Amino acid sequence: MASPLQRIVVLTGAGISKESGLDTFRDADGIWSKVSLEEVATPEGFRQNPPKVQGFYNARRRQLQDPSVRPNAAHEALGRLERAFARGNGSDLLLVTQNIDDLHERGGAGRVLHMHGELLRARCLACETDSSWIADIETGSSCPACGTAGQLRPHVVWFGEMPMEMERIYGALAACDLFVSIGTSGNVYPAAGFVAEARQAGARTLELNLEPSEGATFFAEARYGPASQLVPAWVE
Ligand code: BJW
Repeated sequence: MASPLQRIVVLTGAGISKESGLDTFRDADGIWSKVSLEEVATPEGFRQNPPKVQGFYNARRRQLQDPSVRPNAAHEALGRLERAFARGNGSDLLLVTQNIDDLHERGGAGRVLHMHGELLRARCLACETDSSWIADIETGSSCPACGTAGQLRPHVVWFGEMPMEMERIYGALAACDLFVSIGTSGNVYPAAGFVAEARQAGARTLELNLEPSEGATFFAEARYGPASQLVPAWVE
């Protein structure tokens, strides 16, 4: 098992959830091959057509809650790793995900930083409260906290918006011994720049992905294959 004596930052992307039945974004059959990124994943797209954007995320909420979508061996291995670190001193593994699904949590990880938000939450534009465990957001839905109608938006980070928890993530990258990137294409910043931050801090860098990512040359070590095989092999 990866040693609890190390300070590790793990970054995950859509590839870790592919074998659980959720599409990635940029693979040939990915989400961006079916819908326009500009229309559903930008603040401008939401302003122009709120029902379309709400419908896109409502469909993904329903898919995530389908009984066939379950954490796979990669999520479960990271859950075990996180619990092993928690039994040590509790502060030396930071699990950062770009994914808005809840498969890390369902796979046993207790403390996950969702830098691009969470699908099952909503944010009220009137009172800025986050609500948990939203099934669907209809265009006229009322905020459970302030009651204002029509002001709920998905709790996700669209292009041009600031990802969440950046201070904490950059702090951990500056102090880490090992940075591991799992199932991400390395196309989207700032996450794509984390490997350079970790290298600057003198950390070992490892890529676990189906194929070399955009940033593959930045990693000192790499293993290629499905996450459900690579991640348990790395963790154990
Ligand atoms: C497997 C597998 C298996 C398959 N096993 N692997 C020019 C230069 C630099 C930056 C910019 C630029 N122009 C614009 C920007 C900024 C922009 C950006 O990066 N654009 C690029 C497209 C160039 N970024 C932003 O706007 C971000 N905000 C920002 O930068 O704020 C300013 C700031 C400045 C300084 C510091 C901090 C902030 C916000 C980005 C928001 C991204 N949002 C989305 C949607 C979220 C909600 C939703 O889910 O709908 O996030 S887009 C989408 O891409 C989603 C993902 O989290 C993200 C990354 O995708 P990911 O996870 O890498 O998936 P894929 O599909 O790309 O890759 C999957 C990989 O898995 C592949 O490699 C497969 O091979 C592999 N795989 N099966 C293992 N079984």
